[in-house]
Amino acid sequence: MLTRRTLIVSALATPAMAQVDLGFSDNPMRLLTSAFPQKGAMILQRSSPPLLETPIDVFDTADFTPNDRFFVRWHHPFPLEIDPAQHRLAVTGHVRKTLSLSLADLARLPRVAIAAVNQCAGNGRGLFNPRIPGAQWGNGAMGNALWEGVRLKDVLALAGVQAGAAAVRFGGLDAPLTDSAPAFEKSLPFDHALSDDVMIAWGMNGQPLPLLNGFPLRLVVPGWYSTYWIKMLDRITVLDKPDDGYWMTKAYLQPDNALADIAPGTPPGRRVPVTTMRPRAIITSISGGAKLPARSFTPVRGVALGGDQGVKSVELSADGGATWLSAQLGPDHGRFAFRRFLGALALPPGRHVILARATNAAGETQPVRQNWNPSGYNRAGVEPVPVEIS
Ligand SMILES: Nc1nc2c(c(=O)[nH]1)N[C@H]1C(S)=C(S)[C@@H](COP(=O)(O)O)O[C@H]1N2
Ligand SMILES: [Mo]
Repeated sequence: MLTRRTLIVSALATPAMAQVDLGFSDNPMRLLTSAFPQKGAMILQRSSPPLLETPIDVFDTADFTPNDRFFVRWHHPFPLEIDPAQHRLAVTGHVRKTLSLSLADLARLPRVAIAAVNQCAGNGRGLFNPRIPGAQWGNGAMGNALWEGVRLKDVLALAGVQAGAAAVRFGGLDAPLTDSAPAFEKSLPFDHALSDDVMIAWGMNGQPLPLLNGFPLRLVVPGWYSTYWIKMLDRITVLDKPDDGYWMTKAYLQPDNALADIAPGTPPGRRVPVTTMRPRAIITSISGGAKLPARSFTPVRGVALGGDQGVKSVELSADGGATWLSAQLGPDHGRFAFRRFLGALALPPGRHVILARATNAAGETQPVRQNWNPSGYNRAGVEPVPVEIS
């Protein structure tokens, strides 16, 4: 006889699903899923609203992260169908003329394309020690794409910003489950909103944005963490004072120092919004704990980002950072893009820990010691990769 219990047991026993080991100090296994629209195999962190992480080996094979493997992060439910012909972008607030722009209106402005890394402020949060609550990302909450669209400043010029503008706030079609929760809205200081780099994008790697990455329009803020890169963008509000909303004043705050670094257990002190990214290098060809055959040189490949500056160099070490060897850099797609690297280390049989560190054009180098803060933002230290050569 089939009891309820046997049903549950058999459901658990079948079928085996692929899992990924993200290397957290506990509960490191995650399922791989291909169940989401326009997405291939992704690491499932949460199904609704979705958090989907890119497996690190995806970064090992291309400078640009394919759209169907690009990570996904939503705070709130969002529409699953959007008619681009009906979509409007409202520009309101401290402007001379309120606008309601169609995609065709936007397409009449000068077009720009920028290669830029989109990285969640909490990328790598699951790897912190002591552990930190929140989305348990490995290092795959990032990706590099060619973003195509128009400059935000050209759209603001159409509306005519009035004197005394302080900030520009952005919102999208997603909405919280309850009316009392604040919509996910983020702002840029007015001077940064006018920067040449900040874009309203409809294209990603030559294709329309995937729905889960913000179809039909998203903000792109090169060099800044992706919390500002509002998806399904439908409103822009020019403010005459700083944004006092929840998502700017209560969330996405970091200790007020460049590395967002405090000793665990100590008070965070003054906190400021997360903004620019830090240089990072991530090894993509070798996963932690790998057993590799002995050879005269072990190749080490990876991707680096410079933060809001270009990548100047990537160096490798197998002696805890006492000595460093330069890696070769791959093609330069501009200062906001991934820069792939390839180096080689002479590793005799035995256990080793491989380190890769990036330095950006401003001369900022990744620290070997990992930074820490209670929100798990701005992870910036070197990621050690233990290997065994035999
Ligand atoms: N409308 C909207 N835009 C959003 C978010 C959101 O919840 N809603 N999350 C932000 C955060 S925190 C991240 S990390 C990025 C993720 O971008 P992606 O899903 O295209 O990778 O979207 C940003 N833009
Ligand atoms: Mo994020």
